[in-house]
Amino acid sequence: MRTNWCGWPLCLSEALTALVDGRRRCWRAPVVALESTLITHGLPYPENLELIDQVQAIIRRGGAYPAVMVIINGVVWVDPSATTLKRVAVEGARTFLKCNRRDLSVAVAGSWNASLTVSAVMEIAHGLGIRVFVTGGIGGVHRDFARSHDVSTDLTALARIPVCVVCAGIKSVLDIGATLERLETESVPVVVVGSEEFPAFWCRRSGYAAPVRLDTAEQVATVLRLHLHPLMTTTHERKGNPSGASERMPGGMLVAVPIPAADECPDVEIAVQRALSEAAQESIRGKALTPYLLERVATFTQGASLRANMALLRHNASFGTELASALYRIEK
Ligand code: PSU
Ligand code: MN
Repeated sequence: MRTNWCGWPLCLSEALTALVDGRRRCWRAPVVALESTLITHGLPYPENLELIDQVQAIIRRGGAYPAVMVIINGVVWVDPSATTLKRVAVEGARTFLKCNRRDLSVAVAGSWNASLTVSAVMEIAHGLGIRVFVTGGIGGVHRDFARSHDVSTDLTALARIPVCVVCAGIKSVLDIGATLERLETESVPVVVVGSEEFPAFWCRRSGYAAPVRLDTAEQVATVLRLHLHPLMTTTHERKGNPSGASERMPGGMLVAVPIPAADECPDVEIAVQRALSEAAQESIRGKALTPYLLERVATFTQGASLRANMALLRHNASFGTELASALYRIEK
């Protein structure tokens, strides 16, 4: 379906179009958003295609609908066909530019082929009323931020856009402590599932305490529901308060699911140190930095980081599906 539902030119798949309840302006089933930068810039072919197929299958098996988002010729495709997705995976960064939230208007105006990062998907997902979004890792504050000022726009998107991002924590290529501080400053709830410690993507432990620990998808869904609609104010109550002062503007929420112990990548820190010093030597900066670091770490760990990356994404997909389903039940 061609639409500009949320202000952007969109093409929704038939499967998703059939789920739109136009009258109540909501979905008839739980929907889980997925990004495409991890396909084009985060993982090599053919692992990227294998993984996105597996992730979509996990979501469908759990009774939800996956919504991968990618820009083709300046149009945002939501849940593209298998043929399109294969092209995205095969051509990767050769064809698809990395598009974050600030690039959306440029990408549409310039008829780009582009993959969407976490911040861009949060914006589109919010416009479509999708509240749960599964990825691997989010961007954050880079270790040398005092000099480079490199802070991912994923953090400002989390501060402003009411979408819940399910990830496996933050990679140790970033400054995990500074990223957690920034999320607190921006009033973004950060929940860790089943652990007292915030996870570091390839490993369960980061040395930083979990701001909040919850153990089940139902508990997370209850918090998410309250975060999005505190006190569930009725129209009647709002009318009694003409200033509208009680209406808050919730931002996003971050849910970190630690990688299963059996899938952790050992000795990743040595590889991270090597990757960071190479990036500094070669003056890799800006948008190119995160993909560069991921690729170097995969090489230095002989693919162990890649296998961990794939395992944690499958794990996040199953938790994200439970969360989207639990939220759907609460709201029905
Ligand atoms: N973290 C990963 N894999 C990824 C990314 C982050 O483990 O592929 C991608 C996501 O799309 C994220 C983006 O939104 O990198 C952040 O990029 P930057 O650091 O340039 O903001
Ligand atoms: Mn950056």
